[in-house]
Formats: sequence, C-alpha cells, structure tokens
Amino acid sequence: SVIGQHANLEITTHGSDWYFTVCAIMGFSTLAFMGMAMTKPQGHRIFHYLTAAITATACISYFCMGSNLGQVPIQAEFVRPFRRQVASAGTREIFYVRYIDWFITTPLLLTDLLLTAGIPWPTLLAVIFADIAMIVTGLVGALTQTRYKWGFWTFGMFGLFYIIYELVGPARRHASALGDGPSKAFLTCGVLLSFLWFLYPIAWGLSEGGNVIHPDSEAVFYGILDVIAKPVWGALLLWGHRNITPQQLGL
Ligand code: RET
Repeated sequence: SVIGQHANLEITTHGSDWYFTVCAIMGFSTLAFMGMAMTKPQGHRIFHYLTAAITATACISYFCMGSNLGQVPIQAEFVRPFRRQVASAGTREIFYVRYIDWFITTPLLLTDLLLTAGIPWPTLLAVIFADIAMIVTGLVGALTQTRYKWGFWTFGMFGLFYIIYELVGPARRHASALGDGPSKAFLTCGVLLSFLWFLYPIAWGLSEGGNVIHPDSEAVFYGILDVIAKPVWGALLLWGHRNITPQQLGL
C-alpha cells in the first residue's frame, strides 16, 4: 500500500517516544495558557488565545509524528561525514506534517510578537507573506530529491532575512514608541525568536537537506527548538504582557 510506507532510514521507538513526550508538553502548555486566559477579563485574552492555538496545533502535529504518520520516504544519499565511504542510496523519512504545523503556527507566532509591537497591519501581512513563502519553499525543498532542494532552501532564507529585518528595524521602533512594557516584552521575545529561527534552516540542512543526521537526531533537534519556540517563548511573551493592556496596543 502507498499509505504508511516505510523509508530505509526512519525513526526508532526512541524517536517515537520523544515525539509523544513533546506532544504531551504541547498539550499541557495549551491547557495552562487557556487556564491563564480564564483569569483575565473578556477582551484581555487575545495573546493567551493566540499562544494556546500555537501549542494546540503543535500537540496534534507531534501526535502525528510520534505515530510515524504525516511522513513520506524520499530518495536520499546516505552521507557519512568524516569517513571515506562511498555514499550509498536509499530512502529517508520526511515528515511533511512539520510544515503543515509551521504553516499555521509561524504566522500566529509573528502575529503574537508584532501585535505586541503595535505594527501597522499592512506590515504584518508582508511579514506573514514572507513567512509563508519560507515554509512552503522549505517543504518543496524537503520533498525534492535532487540538488535543486538547496535552491528552495535559499529562497526560504530570503524570507527569513526579510522577517528579521522587519523585527530589528520597523517593529522595534514601533514597540519603543508604545512605552516601557511593550518595548521590553518585544525586545526579549524578538531577540529569542531571531536566534531560534536561524537554527531551523541548520536543522533542515542536516536532516531533510543533507541527510547527515539520523531521523531520531532530527526529532531531538527540531523537538528542542519547537519546545523553546512555542511553549517557552509563549510563556515569556505572556509574562511580558502582565503589565500591558490591549488598549495600550490599539487592540
Ligand atoms: C526552513 C527551510 C528553508 C529555509 C528556512 C527554513 C526556516 C524555518 C523556520 C521555521 C520555524 C519554525 C517554528 C516553529 C514553531 O515553533 C523551512 C527550515 C529559513 C524559521 C518557529
């Protein structure tokens, strides 16, 4: 059958256990963020709801990967770095469901951050456009068997550079104009986001791109990144919002 086919190189039960662990972390975080939302009056919950939607999406995505679903085998060279061996050929498991998750969650993460900065909505749309282009090129590149995949990776990098440019320039200026609270929250979360997001194309290069690390190691690399980029980052953002009112941000 075509559904549920296995790659030569795929996650082991350890990889699966780790994916389910991250699934549980995302699920508990969602409940915690929703619980925190309920302590706020109506109209003061937008950042809690955004953050909960992000971890809820990831929870389902990790359930999928733990079950070894949302994946497809792709022909790959087996790179053996630091060894004089002829690279052999076979298939590697590619989790395309990751990109469906990111397609939903990365625009929400950017909305979370850029609403905090009080950025005008046309700029928010431009940043989200670049972000979606980045995720889709990453997906197409991951599913590409030839060296053209690095062309897609390069397109994605342009998207990432544009996002970071908007954060360090216009968004930072808008945030500081809003005063101390928004300015501090934006700075902390903006710096963390910029640092973390640059590690994703590195993980991609070692996994879907170059097939240098095992799918279990890929699970650990992306898993740690996602836990910091979603629940940890989200908690930090909500903490930054404790002294900010939506009215202050023009919401
Ligand atoms: C890809 C490959 C193409 C080049 C670039 C990428 C960047 C991906 C990023 C993903 C961020 C994901 C997050 C998920 C949720 O926690 C698509 C890997 C630049 C930045 C933050």
